[in-house]
Amino acid sequence: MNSYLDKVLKATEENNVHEPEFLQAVKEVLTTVEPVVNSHNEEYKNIALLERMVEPERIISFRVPWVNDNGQVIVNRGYRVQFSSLIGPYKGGLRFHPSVNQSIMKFLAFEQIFKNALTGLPIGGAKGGSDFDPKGKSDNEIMKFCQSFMTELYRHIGQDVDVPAGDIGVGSREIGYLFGQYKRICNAYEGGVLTGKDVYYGGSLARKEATGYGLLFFTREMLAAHGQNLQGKIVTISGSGNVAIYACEKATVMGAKVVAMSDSNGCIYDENGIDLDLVKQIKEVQRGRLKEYLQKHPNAKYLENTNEDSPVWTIKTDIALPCATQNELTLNSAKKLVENGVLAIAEGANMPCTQEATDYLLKKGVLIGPAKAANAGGVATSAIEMSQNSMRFYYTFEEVESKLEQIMINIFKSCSSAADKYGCSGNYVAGANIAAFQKLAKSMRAQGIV
Ligand code: NDP
Ligand code: 2IT
Repeated sequence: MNSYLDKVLKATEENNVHEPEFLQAVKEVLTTVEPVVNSHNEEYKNIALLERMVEPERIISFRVPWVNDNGQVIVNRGYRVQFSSLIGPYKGGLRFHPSVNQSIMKFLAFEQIFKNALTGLPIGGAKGGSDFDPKGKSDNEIMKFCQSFMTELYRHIGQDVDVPAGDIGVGSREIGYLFGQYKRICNAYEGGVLTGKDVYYGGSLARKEATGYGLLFFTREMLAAHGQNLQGKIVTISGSGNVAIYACEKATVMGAKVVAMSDSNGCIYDENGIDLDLVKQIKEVQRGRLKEYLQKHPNAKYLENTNEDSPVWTIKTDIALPCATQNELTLNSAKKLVENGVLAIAEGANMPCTQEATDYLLKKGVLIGPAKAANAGGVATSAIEMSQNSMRFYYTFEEVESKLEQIMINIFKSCSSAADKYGCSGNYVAGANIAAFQKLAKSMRAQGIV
């Protein structure tokens, strides 16, 4: 390996020993951009370009005290990692999940920089969240938590500073409570300070659908480049949240048949095709568990999770769409998918394939749509929401969707041509990293030592 790259990688490992997810994300990027580094070695070294690329501009961590419905005081930990403002205000979602820690926040913020660069829109990279667990909490408790979270976060964000949005456990309900508290504290209607708002007070049409729809636009482009299409294909999806639901919707519109979805307890397999209206009712309205699907469709199968290899990847499929969480698709799962003849995998979630799984799938010639590219439709539409807020104007659903489609087509082209140029045609994991890295490296050079 290039000695400068190797040195930075080793130092990053030493400086972040207890952050395995962050190191996994950094390693993947640094190893795949080696050909670019080789051709600019001295120049990058002189300005410590890689060292600056892997060090967040700022990490904020704070106490979030709130009172539950029983009058008990609970203390959670909040985070915002403002990783890079190279190409725009910090931008990225908020995750509320008990697994949240600094390593997960940093890996997500790091990946966000590259993803946002790929969109071609002026947005930097950030991520935030809390180890708060929204499961089983009342509406009132969710509101109390969001208000306390924002009472600290407000001082660090702003529509030209840092613009949070949703992620796991944060949807339009949470964004609404966060927005209300921000407005109350700042005494200003800063519409663009958060994205993913409901459409009747400044949200963008098609933002809710954008990540899932974008994932399918990307998948369609990737398949087309290899003489394939979605018509009649079998699709399996992990997760049953925002990304998974709208991926399922668009895959079906494009002529594929989605036969499985999951949540953190297990997966449903319905060989007649998933009844998405029912999934939406269970997850979006009742906030229930996916197992409830069986009450209406007793012939569907339910496979419970027993270990880290999710049963959803044991089902025979043409296209697998991991849309739940990081490292959910293991090497064992990858082997099973290959055994069953999988053609393509497109990552709706962030870093859902373990590094071993990715390496194996690429070796076996499976097409991979990497998260930074394939799920960028969500944040791209967030940027479109920001521009509508600045203009004090709305686009129609069709206008937003067609902009999203064009952005996803462009992202695929960038990944594909970067891969071609650097001798790894068809490896979109490397292509995405290279295309984004080049843009960021140029911006870093242009802006001096900051
Ligand atoms: P949601 O909270 O709406 O849904 C998350 C889904 O994933 C749920 O079905 C959940 O199951 C499952 N899940 C979450 N954590 C785990 C876990 N540790 N193990 C197994 N299953 C899990 O989140 P989103 O749909 O918004 O996000 C899903 C993924 O997509 C995340 O990786 C996120 O970072 C990524 N993403 C989201 C974007 C967005 O716009 N929302 C944009 C780009 C990427 P359960 O209900 O049982 O917890
Ligand atoms: O991972 C992601 O890209 C998101 N959660 C969406 C971020 C955003 O700002 O819309």
